[in-house]
Amino acid sequence: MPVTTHKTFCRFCHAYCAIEVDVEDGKPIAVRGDTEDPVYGGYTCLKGRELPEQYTTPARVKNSLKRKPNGDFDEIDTDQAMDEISAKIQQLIKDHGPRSVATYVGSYGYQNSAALVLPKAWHRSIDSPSYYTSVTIDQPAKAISLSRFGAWGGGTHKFTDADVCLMIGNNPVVSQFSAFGGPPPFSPYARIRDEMKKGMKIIVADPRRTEVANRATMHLQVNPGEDVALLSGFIRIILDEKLHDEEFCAQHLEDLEELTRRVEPFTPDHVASRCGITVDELVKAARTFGEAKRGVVVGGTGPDMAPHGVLAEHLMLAMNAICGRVNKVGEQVPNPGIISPPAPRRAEVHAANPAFGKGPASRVRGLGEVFGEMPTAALNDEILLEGDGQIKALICLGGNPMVAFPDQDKTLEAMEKLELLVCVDLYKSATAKLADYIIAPTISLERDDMTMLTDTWYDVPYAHYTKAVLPRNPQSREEWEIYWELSHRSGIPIGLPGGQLDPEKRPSKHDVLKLIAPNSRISVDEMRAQGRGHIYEEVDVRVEPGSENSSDLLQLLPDGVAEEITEVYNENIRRDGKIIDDDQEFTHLLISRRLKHVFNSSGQQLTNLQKKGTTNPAYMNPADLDLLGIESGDLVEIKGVSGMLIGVAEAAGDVKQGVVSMAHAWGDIPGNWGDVREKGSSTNRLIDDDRTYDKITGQPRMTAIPVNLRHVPEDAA
Ligand SMILES: Nc1nc2c(c(=O)[nH]1)N[C@H]1C(S)=C(S)[C@@H](COP(=O)(O)OP(=O)(O)OC[C@H]3O[C@@H](n4cnc5c(=O)[nH]c(N)nc54)[C@H](O)[C@@H]3O)O[C@H]1N2
Ligand SMILES: Nc1nc2c(c(=O)[nH]1)N[C@H]1C(S)=C(S)[C@@H](COP(=O)(O)OP(=O)(O)OC[C@H]3O[C@@H](n4cnc5c(=O)[nH]c(N)nc54)[C@H](O)[C@@H]3O)O[C@H]1N2
Ligand code: SF4
Ligand SMILES: [Mo]
Repeated sequence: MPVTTHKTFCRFCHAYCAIEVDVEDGKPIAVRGDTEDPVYGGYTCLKGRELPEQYTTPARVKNSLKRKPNGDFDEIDTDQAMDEISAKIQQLIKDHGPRSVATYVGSYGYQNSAALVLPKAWHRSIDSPSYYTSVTIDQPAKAISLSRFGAWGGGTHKFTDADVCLMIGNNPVVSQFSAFGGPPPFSPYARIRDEMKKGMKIIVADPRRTEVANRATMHLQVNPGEDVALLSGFIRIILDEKLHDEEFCAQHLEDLEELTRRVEPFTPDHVASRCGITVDELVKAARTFGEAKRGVVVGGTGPDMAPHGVLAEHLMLAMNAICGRVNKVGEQVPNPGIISPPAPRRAEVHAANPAFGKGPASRVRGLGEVFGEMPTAALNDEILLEGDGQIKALICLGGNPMVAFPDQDKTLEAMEKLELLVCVDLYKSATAKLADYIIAPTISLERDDMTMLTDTWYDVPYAHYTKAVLPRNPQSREEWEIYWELSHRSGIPIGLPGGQLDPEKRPSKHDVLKLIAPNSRISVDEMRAQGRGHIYEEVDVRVEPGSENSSDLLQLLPDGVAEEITEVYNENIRRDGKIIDDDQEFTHLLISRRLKHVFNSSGQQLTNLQKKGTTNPAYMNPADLDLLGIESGDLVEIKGVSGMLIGVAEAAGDVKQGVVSMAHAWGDIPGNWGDVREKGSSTNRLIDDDRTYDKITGQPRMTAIPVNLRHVPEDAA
């Protein structure tokens, strides 16, 4: 058979690199970066190049599976499985109400351009609020803080034309992710290098000398969990030295005086000592940021997963605004979005409209909806807590709660308690092993998709619509399609922005994408006709003057913020050289990180990626290992207030002393530990969901977790 070559984009992660795939006999045999793509220019990473093995690996779930009472699985025809699932769901809705049926969309829901909208719309169609996604255990702080701060209609400065970019706990060289305003997702290393050559200064605040810190102008090797102090210190210096944009502040900010008073106690000495850096470093970083003409401060998971994550994001918004880092009248908006509907950009404030505190309430911890979703950190309790509203069925789309949710033992109890667990998963993951049904997903190369998620992450008006490259496995279903199947069987239509999906007639992916984005700036058909990634040069959006009667202001101190700043000032987790948590003493803080060769728990199954490591090492400074009498490769017990795990120690000079740096989403179901060097272990064993959580988002402390370490003999493990 001849080899054919197809242009498409990789969906192993959210970076969506443009690739070429060689196909022979209906199978992908090679993946290369598409050097003709105007944005990606041929970039790929080691994960994307393993798409051929992802297709052929015997570990892949190719046929849907049904669990037998003994825990093994039998193959089942997917239509039959969907009949049974639908019947059970309809029965549960009849007996317990629609709230008893829940969805959790994990990271592979985000890789399918229809898999966020459809499930949410289905939940609306049956009036069930039980819709959860991984965002609420990730960086919900971003949307929440923006919603109560207000937004600048003209948009804020972006990495592209900034003179300075301050990255707090964000490592895009490995994660390919930066928050809105940071480097775009593709080849961030090359982008950072090129921009720095043109004069951009990069400042990184991270307890680890990361891959991005290594390339930066300045690295502040901060203590974990102190980002609110750091940002308060920055803001204090900027205001004190009058580096702020006085005109913008006077016209568009509310409460600058009171904020100035609140950050007053955060003197350079106080902040530097809390953060474990020098006063000189702190002041130099603040000045470098404040003195630049254009710039942006962005945060990654580091600050957002630490306690006070919402406040940290708020202070980043405040710092950008105080320095007037916004597009002003006449300036071009580099990428207004191609799939997003067109809207005028005006030099005025869009009033704050808090995306919480309304809608249905959670039954636990006084939590409620967070931007129209329920908080994932409370999902286990909603399953376990008996009574009205109890969740009885969970559809898990491309997610792996057993290794990703806080409190692994509780997660196991919850998954086992469910009357119905359906996983749409490429592998028999830790969670899928517990499922009643595993539905074989249609994998990326078998699907049409468009760059929906990254639409506004680019710094140019770029979009890519790809048609399926491979014929579809007829037993598979797309993540969104599960919901059409349910709608088809119940007769209740799903409403989308462009109209209803007909429950009678199976829609094509293209039909669905058109209904999801009926008002896109460039039509879905036009994007498809391009057949590859394309920069729409004709899109030229300029900031227009604000309307005369607009008087809304950006909110520096929405409800509770002033008090929380003071609370952080008075908090001190360190006493006499020890870290205190729940009245117990600890020596180290465990922080979260990403590894280049896996995407959370995905990729751990593929042989070439396994060559890069089959465990999630506990990276520590060599001096700390010496003090503890531990060597690289030794097993260590890592114990916090809420749990314990065994890890494999690994010396890493880039990690600050007093810190343990570990990736999440490794390991297996409790009891099924196996060899930690072959499976890794799950850091969610150290996370509690009911003691250290954010009051708005419910997100628990997922980094900067106090722990003690101890060498464990091989035989004891
Ligand atoms: N301790 C700790 N916990 C964390 C974090 C942390 O830093 N520390 N990070 C949090 C964050 S940021 C996130 S986003 C969550 C991630 O949480 P999840 O999304 O729940 O976890 P993943 O491991 O990404 O799960 C992805 C699942 O999709 C499956 N999969 C792979 N390919 C496909 C496919 O093509 N289709 C389908 N349908 N499935 C596929 C994989 O086998 C896997 O089971 O974890 C959170 N949990
Ligand atoms: N290769 C790969 N790419 C991924 C993933 C993956 O698993 N592998 N996961 C994807 C997911 S789900 C997400 S959400 C994104 C996340 O994208 P990023 O947020 O860029 O994730 P990380 O690379 O973990 O970078 C977070 C940094 O925060 C630092 N940090 C930890 N705690 C603190 C703290 O308290 N304060 C400060 N200042 N820094 C701290 C860590 O040392 C780390 O360098 O990455 C995505 N991309
Ligand atoms: S960074 Fe790697 S995994 Fe992510 S889209 Fe690009 S090639 Fe695929
Ligand atoms: Mo994430």
